[in-house]
Amino acid sequence: IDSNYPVIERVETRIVDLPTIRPHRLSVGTMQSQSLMLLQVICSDGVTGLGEGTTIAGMAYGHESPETMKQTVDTYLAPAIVGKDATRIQALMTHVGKLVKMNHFAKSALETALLDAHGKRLGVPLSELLGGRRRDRLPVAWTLASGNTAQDIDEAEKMLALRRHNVFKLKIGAKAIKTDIQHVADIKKALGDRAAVRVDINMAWSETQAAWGIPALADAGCELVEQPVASAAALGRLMRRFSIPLMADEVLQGPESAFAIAKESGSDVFAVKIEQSGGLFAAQRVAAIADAAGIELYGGTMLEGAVSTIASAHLFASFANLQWGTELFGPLLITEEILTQPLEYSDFELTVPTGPGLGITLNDAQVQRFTRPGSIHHVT
Ligand code: MUC
Ligand code: MG
Repeated sequence: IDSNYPVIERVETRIVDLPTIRPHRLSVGTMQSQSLMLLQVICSDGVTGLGEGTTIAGMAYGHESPETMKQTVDTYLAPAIVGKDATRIQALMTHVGKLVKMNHFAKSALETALLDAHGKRLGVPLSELLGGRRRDRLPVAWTLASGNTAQDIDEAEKMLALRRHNVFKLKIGAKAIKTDIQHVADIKKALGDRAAVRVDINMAWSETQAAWGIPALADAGCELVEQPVASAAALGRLMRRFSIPLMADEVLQGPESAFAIAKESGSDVFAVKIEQSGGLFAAQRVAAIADAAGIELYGGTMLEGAVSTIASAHLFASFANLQWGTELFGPLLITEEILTQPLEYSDFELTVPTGPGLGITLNDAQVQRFTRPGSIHHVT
């Protein structure tokens, strides 16, 4: 290739299947292990970049799975960018956006890899490419989702003793409402003022169930209720009826939906996720809409591995507002270390790496060990 700018020479994808510390139970399904779609871009200047596409419990949470993300990259996204200028990331993403509708998770993985490569090329961390870092450490909540109240309390106590987390999100909505409220009340009672308790219902309730459950959650000492119902309109009505803050997650599918929610129905808080938004730049626009509308911000996760977790961390480190902290604990749910140097979680926070690009390096032997047989694919 003869050009005066670096071009994308090759895109490599694979699926990595990793064991988790325990089953993770949500209202939509149970995650028994975690599968990452890892993507690498290799550029003509010798620079490489890493990206990750991950979801929860196969296709139970979102529209994409690791397998569909890989297929989307292999068949459509990678062939559309190979041979093109690796430094024009926003233009590349607009280009692939015309060729491929939706598929936000796959696009996020690709954009992350392009940004990682460009950060390395320029010698700056991703947070600088995204407008400039405002904080070096991010508060990190932990999700209690074993399905058992006593086990959850035990787990929370361990996290408090380790000073790893003091904000807990409880996954409810799979059981009867009264059972769930009792579960939240018991956990809050055991932890008291030592910890904050929040819940995520993952859309499981109807509006009338939510109208009964939300004030009961507030009475139980819960401080934030995430996506109790599926509909954005119902979420807006509930927000007006009850004073406890409500947070939008699944209804946020990128800037257009964020704008519609901010304008029409409303939400007290947005959980911003890079994958659900369609990439880091799209997530940045979601945050800008929230700021302009007076909606507060939270850094969400798709229970991602280290690559997408750190991509998210760089973005959240650049946010003007991050009133509710983050839940970037995904790598801690996985039993295996896939980086040469583990991420630093301490004193209830995660340190945002300072090296160029994402600032992390994969442990190749570990990645190889857990790569799904036959899943490696190259587009040149
Ligand atoms: C979600 O719905 O927010 C985030 C934390 C967790 O345990 O699950 C996710 C997804
Ligand atoms: Mg959620």
